Amino acid sequence: MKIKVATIFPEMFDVLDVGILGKAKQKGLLDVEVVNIRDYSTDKHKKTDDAPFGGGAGMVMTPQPLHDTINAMDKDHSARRIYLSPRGKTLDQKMVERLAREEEIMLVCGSYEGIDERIIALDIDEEISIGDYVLTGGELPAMILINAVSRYVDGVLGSSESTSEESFSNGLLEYPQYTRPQEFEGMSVPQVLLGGNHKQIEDWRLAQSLDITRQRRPDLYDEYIKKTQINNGKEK
Ligand code: 4HQ
Repeated sequence: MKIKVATIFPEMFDVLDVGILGKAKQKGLLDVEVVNIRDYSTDKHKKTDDAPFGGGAGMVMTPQPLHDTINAMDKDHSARRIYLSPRGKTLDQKMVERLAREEEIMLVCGSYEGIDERIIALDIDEEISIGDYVLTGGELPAMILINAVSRYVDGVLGSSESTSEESFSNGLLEYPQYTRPQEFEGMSVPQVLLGGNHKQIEDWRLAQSLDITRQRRPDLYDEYIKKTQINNGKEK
């Protein structure tokens, strides 16, 4: 998958060279191209921001460097162009799976009070938020999106880490996990997990997932119950 990033802080994206994503980049499964918006500024001081018309706090990113960066990186508009912003629809696993099916995405990162609205109108396909809180820039949201989407790219995860048996793959929260030692600080691993009865283990895990989801995320629980009732109705 090809991921293009436009930012005034390109060095922040060096963290993508660490861990599972770093491996995926080395293998060529993931191609992340980061471009510095400042390099496209025609201003004599390479400025990328200015005071807002109408007054008010902070600075706004000017249209020229952004417009030229975006259209140099994606001349034919073959990429799905995304602006990270609290105004966007909140990222969830369904959106992650949809974006993972794109061949090419471009992430535009704004800083300060944001970018000139005309760039959103001219150059952006979709605004996405990572949650209802305010950050200093779109770089961390872009990296969160890259991380979540990359997990769906073929070959990035090993078979033992696959996306098919985790939180949200069935719409429920994950059941509790245990590993060695069998006894730690006086606490034992649940007996059922030690028995090797796979049907019993599967039933226990589903019951745990349902309990935890009902307690912590009643919204997801209600959605799951609705979905399973519909599926039982049409002989699934
Ligand atoms: N910002 N989800 C302000 C965010 C954000 C979020 C990015 C801060 C855009 C201009 N982005 N800049 N939350 O808080 O995506």
